[in-house]
Amino acid sequence: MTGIWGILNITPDSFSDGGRHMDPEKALAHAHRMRAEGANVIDVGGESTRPGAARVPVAEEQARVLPIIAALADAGIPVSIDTLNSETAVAAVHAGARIVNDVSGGLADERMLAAVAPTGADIAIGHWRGPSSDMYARAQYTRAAREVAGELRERIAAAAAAGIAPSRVIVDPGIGFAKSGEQNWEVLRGLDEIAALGSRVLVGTSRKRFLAETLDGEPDQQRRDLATAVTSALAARAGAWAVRVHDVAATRDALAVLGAWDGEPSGR
Ligand code: PMM
Repeated sequence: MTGIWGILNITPDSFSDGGRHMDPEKALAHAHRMRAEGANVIDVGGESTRPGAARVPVAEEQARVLPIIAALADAGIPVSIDTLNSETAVAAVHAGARIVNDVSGGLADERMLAAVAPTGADIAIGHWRGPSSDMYARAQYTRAAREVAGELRERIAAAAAAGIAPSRVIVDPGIGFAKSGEQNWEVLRGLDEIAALGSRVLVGTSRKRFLAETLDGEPDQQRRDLATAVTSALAARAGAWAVRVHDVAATRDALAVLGAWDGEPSGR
């Protein structure tokens, strides 16, 4: 069954939930709510990756995420750390995170892979072609899914060379990162090419702009969450091992419907 990563952005500026979880008590309450709704992993981030976002000083990033990670880990909740920074990744693992989630796949910080290797943590490697400030200039593909798969294969090899066995790697096509709206759909349509790499596949479509562009008008959050639940179920059908979402309950329900369709025993 496809897993659910619940998103906990502790940032003042993430595009859909910025500012909401800056208060540690509220952040923890939200994480526990997502866990109760069915999240297998809470993905904690302290720096926004939205297009044009400014980088956050490492000390500030760590001050935001480490206490939350420690509290969640103490409560026995599996945590991943969403960071581009190797020092934050290692500190987060020491605080209890089990997975490092690097949307740049080790490209933003050249020390990332070597730093994660000795920790024993798993690593989610995202498809990335450059910082969000200018990533759309790099959105050029002839066969998007194939090229994304090829570039992820190179990152799996780089991880292996740094001492991270492929069994510890999760790959992510990086929806919205250096991809236009239609290119995101091309990648999702070709998700089997990414699954064919043989690694676990994580897919993050939640509330992203390409979904809003697909819907009429200016969809509010509820409509984006419904669209996210549908794409998450379709990603699960196409072989995703986990999906990364803001609205855990909606995606849990969509995955339950998919499971029933496929004849899996229900959770009731
Ligand atoms: N997207 C965002 C942040 N982190 N991590 C992974 N593995 N995959 C993603 O697609 C991804 C990510 C940007 O979205 P947010 O601002 O809603 O967190």
